Amino acid sequence: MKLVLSTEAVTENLDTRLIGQRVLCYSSLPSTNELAKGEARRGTVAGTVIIAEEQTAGKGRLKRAWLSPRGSLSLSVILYPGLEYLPSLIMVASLAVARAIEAVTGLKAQIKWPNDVLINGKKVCGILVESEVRGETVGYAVVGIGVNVNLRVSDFPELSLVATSLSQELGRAVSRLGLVKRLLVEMERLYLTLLDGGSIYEEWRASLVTLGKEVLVTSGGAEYSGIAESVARDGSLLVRRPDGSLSQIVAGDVTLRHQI
Ligand code: BT5
Repeated sequence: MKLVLSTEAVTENLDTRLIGQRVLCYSSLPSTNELAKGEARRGTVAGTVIIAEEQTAGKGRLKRAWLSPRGSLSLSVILYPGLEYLPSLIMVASLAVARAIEAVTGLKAQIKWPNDVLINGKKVCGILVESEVRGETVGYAVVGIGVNVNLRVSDFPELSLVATSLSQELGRAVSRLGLVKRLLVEMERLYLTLLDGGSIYEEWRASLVTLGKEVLVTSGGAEYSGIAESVARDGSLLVRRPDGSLSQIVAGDVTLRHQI
């Protein structure tokens, strides 16, 4: 199953009206998010999707690197949401990935707050939302998603303890085309639910593996621990500290470590 993804294949019979109406596929890019931001600044159509077979400088949060060799799925979706929807994009993306993985592979996927999708406690997907906001106006939002689909994690020693891939969990290769199409359909369903005034919070909350767990939060160089008690509707995490106080932590600039 070494087929490369093409615009024609991804858009053929794609059951969406917004996300994936324009799809650009590349053999190799430094980062799909970087290209997407350039496209977004030029005002490309909402729902445009950038896909790369491999990234040579894939980005995680806080300037961390994201490994995306051939066999993985790296894509970015360009959106122009209202400011009120911006915090929900991480929910849209993580839920869409979890649902798509479950639908295509039958594996159970869980979300680790704020931006990881796990299978059997190991990271199979990372999400990076980047946006440009001026005052009350969102210039653009780029939702970057990286999924380990067909790769042997043991080939990457720095990842082998923390990461997994769909092929590794299943013991066989997975159709990246099937996965990406389902992912775009799920993203659209969730995004349009938001725009129509509906809520995806309950569905997202129910998929979180983090709640009730002891967590160690790193935020701006400071570290503190507590129990992840709840999540607020804006996506922030509520941590009960040992002294009984409750801290509200906004996603984005924090790292979360916990045992699962
Ligand atoms: C993330 O950051 O998890 C966000 C990753 C987003 C990647 C997508 S791919 C398409 C788009 N274009 C980009 O350039 N980026 C986005 P963070 O939570 O900071 O996690 C980064 C950490 O995950 C690294 O420090 C490694 O420990 C680990 N990591 C790196 N590559 C990995 C992989 N392939 N699988 C699992 N873990 C990985």
